[in-house]
Amino acid sequence: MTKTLGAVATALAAWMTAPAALADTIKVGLVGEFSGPFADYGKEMMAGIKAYQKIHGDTVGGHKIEIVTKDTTGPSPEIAKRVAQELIVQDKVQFLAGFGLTPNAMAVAPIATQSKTPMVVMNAATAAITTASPYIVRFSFTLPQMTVPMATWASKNGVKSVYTVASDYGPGIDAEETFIKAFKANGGTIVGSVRVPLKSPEFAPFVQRVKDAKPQAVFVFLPAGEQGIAFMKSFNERGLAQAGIKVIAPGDLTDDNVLDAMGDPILGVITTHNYSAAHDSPENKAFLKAFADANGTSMRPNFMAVAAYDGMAAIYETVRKLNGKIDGEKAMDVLKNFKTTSPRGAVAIDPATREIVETVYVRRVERRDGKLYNVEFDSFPNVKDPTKE
Ligand code: VNL
Repeated sequence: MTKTLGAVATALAAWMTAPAALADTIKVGLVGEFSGPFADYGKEMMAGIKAYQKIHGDTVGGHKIEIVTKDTTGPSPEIAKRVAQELIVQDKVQFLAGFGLTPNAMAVAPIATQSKTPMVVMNAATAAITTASPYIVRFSFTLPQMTVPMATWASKNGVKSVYTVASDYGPGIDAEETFIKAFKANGGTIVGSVRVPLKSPEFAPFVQRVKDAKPQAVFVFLPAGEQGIAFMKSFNERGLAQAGIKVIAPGDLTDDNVLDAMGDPILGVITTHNYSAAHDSPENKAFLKAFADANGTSMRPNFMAVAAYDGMAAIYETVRKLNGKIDGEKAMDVLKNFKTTSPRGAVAIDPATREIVETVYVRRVERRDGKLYNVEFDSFPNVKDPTKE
């Protein structure tokens, strides 16, 4: 009897002290937009993850890293919430990741908190997102973080009057309010502002209003992708460039994924952002190569792909440091202190805010070897999210 109990105790002790030997698969639940008008967001994030795994493999410290994807189909908080719940309860993922659009990230924040699951945001950029759960860490940027440098650059370069156009939801409102405040503080004048709907906006009437107000420049935030193409088409058709109106914007407008399709009207447009496929560094060269090897050459990586690549690097580091035993609190300690030399340059998570600190580049759209690129020509190093300073 005693002997049997002793044997059980010994076996139990051995089991409890042998975590590494029990190494198994770590699952990452990728909540993204994989269909509908924002389908490129999920595609870019997944492609960035594949580029990471192309270089670093799909195991770390003996643990296989498995990506389980779920489609939100667009800005759909209800679907985002349901799929996040499924990932946690049924798939038993240890990390949540992805989140192209703000409404989806916001809807999942309470689930990350309740389940103590680290939530690695790879795009959604409304400043308030990280305040919605202590389990959120963001690898992209915030709109205020990209916008203050734009206002500074414009003011220093002779722009005195601006009309703002912004998508009427979280990131657009952040961009609009931040630009107006910073630009006015520098002595600039706002001659008008308009918000356009997130879903299926019709740009022609808004563009006409901008033209009639005769600003020196129009400041634009639209979610990356197709909307920028449609906006520039109206801008061109209504002759705003001929009327002498310049375009300035956070780099969502000149998203690398669609830039080449925007054609000549986008040439010369100035944006501020954290990543350009034309960024000149050894890390970006290696990234571009891995991206093409993993995904083919028909697609160019954009800022979402890079945030996903860096987010995966942080997940790998967490799995390695915790030997695959992913406890929410301990995982957050690793994620909050993550630093790397990213394809975009040096980045570090600010442990106090769980926001990324990064260089904001000033870029101009130019043609190189027949293709359009955001060519960096100035920069603001170590920029934090200004709403949390
Ligand atoms: C969002 C959407 C943010 C599109 C973006 O920039 C963007 C968002 C990161 O919903 O937060 O291009």
